[in-house]
Amino acid sequence: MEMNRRTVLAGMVAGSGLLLGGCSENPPTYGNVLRMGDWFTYNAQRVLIPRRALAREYGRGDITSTVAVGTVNPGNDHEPAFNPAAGPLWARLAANDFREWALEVVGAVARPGRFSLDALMRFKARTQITRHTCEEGWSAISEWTGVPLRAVLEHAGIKPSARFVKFETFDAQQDSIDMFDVLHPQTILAYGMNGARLPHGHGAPLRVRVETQLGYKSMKFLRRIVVTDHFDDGGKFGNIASGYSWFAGI
Ligand SMILES: Nc1nc2c(c(=O)[nH]1)N[C@H]1C(S)=C(S)[C@@H](COP(=O)(O)O)O[C@H]1N2
Ligand SMILES: [Mo]
Repeated sequence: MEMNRRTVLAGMVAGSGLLLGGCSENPPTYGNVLRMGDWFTYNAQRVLIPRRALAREYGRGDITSTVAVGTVNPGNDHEPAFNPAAGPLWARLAANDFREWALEVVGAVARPGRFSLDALMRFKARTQITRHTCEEGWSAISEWTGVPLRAVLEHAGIKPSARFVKFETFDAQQDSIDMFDVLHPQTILAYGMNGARLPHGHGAPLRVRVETQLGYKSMKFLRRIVVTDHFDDGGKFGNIASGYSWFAGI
């Protein structure tokens, strides 16, 4: 029996279970072009991307001073993105050096749970010196130390159907990235900066570094990570609602 190419491809896709059926929930911000990453589940990415292009890494001598911008103190109710539901809690946790803080990991994972700073520091650490590029036109080079997001999610048992990861913070900003960036080796949950603990203004106790995209994707003050199999950028807390592009690749 002969099958045309289309049928064969359709059969392969169906058989492999790599792609999700519906395409109604894709990020709306590419115009007509969809980024391949949006279509692929965790299962597909794991197979497809053994080699990834890395963002440039620098030497210690290249480190510059980095200003803290956006929210610098989630506990301050005068901050533009102050979140009354979480800001005061951040202030209490900060006062005790984040000993009672834990990152919640929920959604499409087999073992939802909480990771204390100590628990995150027990994972194999990655240190990288990279350039942060803000959409407002400045950039700065810093050293970041943390745990690859991939390692934490695999520890939590990320489900094969997972397609996006959403970051919830202690201020009124949320954001999400697709599996392409979730599994990128330089996408780390950073607790260290320039050889010291992550300073408050730069997102203590934990921020994500998304080195493949503009600085505003690197959410500071992480509280909760939600693994999803559908697109969710945080709605009214997300970038699209505030007029930014969801995808900001560099
Ligand atoms: N939670 C949270 N994350 C955030 C922001 C913010 O205001 N709140 N600002 C973003 C922007 S626009 C930039 S440029 C960087 C700034 O990081 P820095 O303060 O370490 O320079 O954080 C990003 N992450
Ligand atoms: Mo920014």
